[in-house]
Amino acid sequence: HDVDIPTKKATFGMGCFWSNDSLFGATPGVVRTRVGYSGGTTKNPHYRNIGDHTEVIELDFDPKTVTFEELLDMFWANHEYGLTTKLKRQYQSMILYHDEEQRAAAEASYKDMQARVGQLRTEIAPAGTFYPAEDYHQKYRLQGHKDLCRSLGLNSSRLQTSHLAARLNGFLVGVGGKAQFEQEVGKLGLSETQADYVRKELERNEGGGLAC
Ligand code: MHO
Repeated sequence: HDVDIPTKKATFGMGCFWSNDSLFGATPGVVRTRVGYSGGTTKNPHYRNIGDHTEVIELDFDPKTVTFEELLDMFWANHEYGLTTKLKRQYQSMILYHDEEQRAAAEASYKDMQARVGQLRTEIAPAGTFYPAEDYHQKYRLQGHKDLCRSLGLNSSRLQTSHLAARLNGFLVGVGGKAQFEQEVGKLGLSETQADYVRKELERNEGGGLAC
């Protein structure tokens, strides 16, 4: 089950990318997600050799359902290691914009945020090359549920492209909550057993499943 509608891209650095992947994965309007390295200049970064790059999340979103401004609100509200502390470049707070509109919105929201919390460390820059992270980092929380992945055919080739994988990677750790899950479950194409499994995990983790 995949979703084929026109989307736009957004790219954010918010700390450890595992939790950002889950957070955005179950956000209404976010169609697909992938994690990777960007924002630097060194060629072909890897997790163990990241160079001057940063852990980022790349989203394909449907602008009719969620606006870039709403995604920015989530960006500011959900930094794994905070907005004002100096961090190593791997966890740099970063907005990588894809067009002029995104640049203007990012800069406006930066000013608002700065007026509220003081000196920010966030970097705003044009999106350059995005290097997808190793398969084992994609949908990291979902991949902890091997049998579920296997039974749904969510193998590594689908982890960066599947809408279902993005959704489950969020729901399994409680993102979206029970109400949103029940609203969407009919469209996800899960069996009753699979749906019950996700429901139980969601209930177990609601409110606390996001930490890296
Ligand atoms: N605390 C985690 C962060 C991983 S994240 C993908 C670890 O050290 O494994 O940077």
